[in-house]
Amino acid sequence: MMTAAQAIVDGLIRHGVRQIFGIPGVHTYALFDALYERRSEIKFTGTRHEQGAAYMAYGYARATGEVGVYTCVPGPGVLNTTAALCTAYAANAPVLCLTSEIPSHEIGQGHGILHELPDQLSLLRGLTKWAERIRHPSEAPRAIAYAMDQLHSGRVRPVALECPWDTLGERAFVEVNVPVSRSDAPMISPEAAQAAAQMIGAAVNPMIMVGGGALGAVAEVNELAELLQAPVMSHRSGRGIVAEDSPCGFNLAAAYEPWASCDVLIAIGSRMELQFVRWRKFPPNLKIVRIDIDPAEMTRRKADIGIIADAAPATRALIDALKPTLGKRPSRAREFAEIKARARARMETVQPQLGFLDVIREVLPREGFFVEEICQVGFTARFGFPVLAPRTYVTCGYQDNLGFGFMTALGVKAAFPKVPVISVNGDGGFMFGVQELATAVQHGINVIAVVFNNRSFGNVLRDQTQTYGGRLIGPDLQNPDFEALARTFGAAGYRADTPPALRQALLSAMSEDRPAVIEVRQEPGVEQSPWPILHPTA
Ligand SMILES: Cc1ncc(C[n+]2csc(CCOP(=O)(O)OP(=O)(O)O)c2C)c(N)n1
Ligand SMILES: [Mg+2]
Repeated sequence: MMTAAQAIVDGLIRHGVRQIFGIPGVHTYALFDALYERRSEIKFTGTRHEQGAAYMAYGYARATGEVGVYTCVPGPGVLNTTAALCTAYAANAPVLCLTSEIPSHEIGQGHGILHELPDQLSLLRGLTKWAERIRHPSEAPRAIAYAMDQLHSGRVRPVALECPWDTLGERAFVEVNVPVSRSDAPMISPEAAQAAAQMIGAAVNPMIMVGGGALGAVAEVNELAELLQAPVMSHRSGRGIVAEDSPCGFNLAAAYEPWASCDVLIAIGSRMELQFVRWRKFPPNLKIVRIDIDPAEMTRRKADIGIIADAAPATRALIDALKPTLGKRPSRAREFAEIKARARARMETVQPQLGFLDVIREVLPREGFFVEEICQVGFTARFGFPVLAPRTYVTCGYQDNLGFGFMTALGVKAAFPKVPVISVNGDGGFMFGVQELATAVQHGINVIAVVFNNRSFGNVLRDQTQTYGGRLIGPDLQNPDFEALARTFGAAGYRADTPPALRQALLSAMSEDRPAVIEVRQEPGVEQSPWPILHPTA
């Protein structure tokens, strides 16, 4: 005999969940009481706004590849988390939203009950891969097991579960030992693998594009690249699968040069946004081989050969088919180093951002995490910050939602307390989640946040200046003193306006090992635009 809440918490623990972020409320008291009972097995971290909890679950999931869980009250609580949910959807992150509902007999009646939404479940379904309601305690173990299957199989994306206020506290006989199923990955067609290997083997300038879908195939991608002596590029999520300081690891600026003569593109777990949306220029006679677990992707951007499969076994199948015929290719390391040096010269102009990024790379260990933002330094980082290990470049995927960074970084740090985590922010974006400085201090989540304060929504300022003849509306920002602000929260506060000063502040912040904010003041509009490199054909 147990409550639905107890069964839910038991299910989470059985499936390996050890951390949950959130904010309690009357609808979820039973759930929190069940979390209290099992507090030695699952850690709860309270936040100051539901969006903070959801972004932390997102950061936790992205950094670990494991399920990130948050809980919130229904209605406004759920709505407060939707920007983070759409980010998790955009970046294929396994996030579980666990929420409640108005009392079960009131759902759909329209009486106007506390936290009522017209149709919360439909809303959640529109934002996730799968969402369901737990209607009785006995349903909870299977619902959790099914949610976990969705979070681990096929194209990974967030899921949501809601359990009404009264049901959470209802007691019933519950069979907790339910069978755990895992949906199988699609089988690899041997014909497709053979045909792909033939096409790739005949290519003179093959290139490999990796996205977040290739994060489970790090060894295979590196082996394939080595075998083919092919550049491996990534836009955001796949960065670091091949270290960008190794010969075959290319950032997007460097990859643009060999792209002009690429004859076969091997896209692994990638939507190819870089090629189709950013570059928009295709080498003549290009052939495309795609590996993707999501069959729908093959209809969105058609490939000459599409392999619907998990990235690791499919890449392995290509290696196995190629190896016997290919032999050892001569190293292209010298040629690649020259291409990268030319790219670096082009990137060098994007100042002062690149100078600051160089310093961050210098002090951050290879395995340290860098969390980007929608700001001048964050945009520049997409090519200007070398990524040396998979998952360490934490991005918001295609959403580019301002403000996600600092809160996401806290989730990364909660998962890896001993690894340095640096979050770069604009003054605009940082204020979207500034309240979570309190969470960082209270729970000892020692993220270092660098805030580039140009007293403006810098990107908007540039666009309105250049494209709208200086008719400025909305970009000016009046800010607090960020160094002092950090201190009032109990965090360390620093001021560092130049790259050498930033180096010093970062080293101090890392040795202090407590939450820190480093303010970097810049005059509005001084940043060189990173967009010509991000959008070379625009
Ligand atoms: C949720 C959301 N709201 C608005 C925007 C539009 N937007 C993109 S960049 C930007 C300005 C960012 O300013 P700041 O964080 O100070 O960085 P800066 O460009 O000044 O470096 C805005 C408002 C967005 N991308 N996402
Ligand atoms: Mg700004």
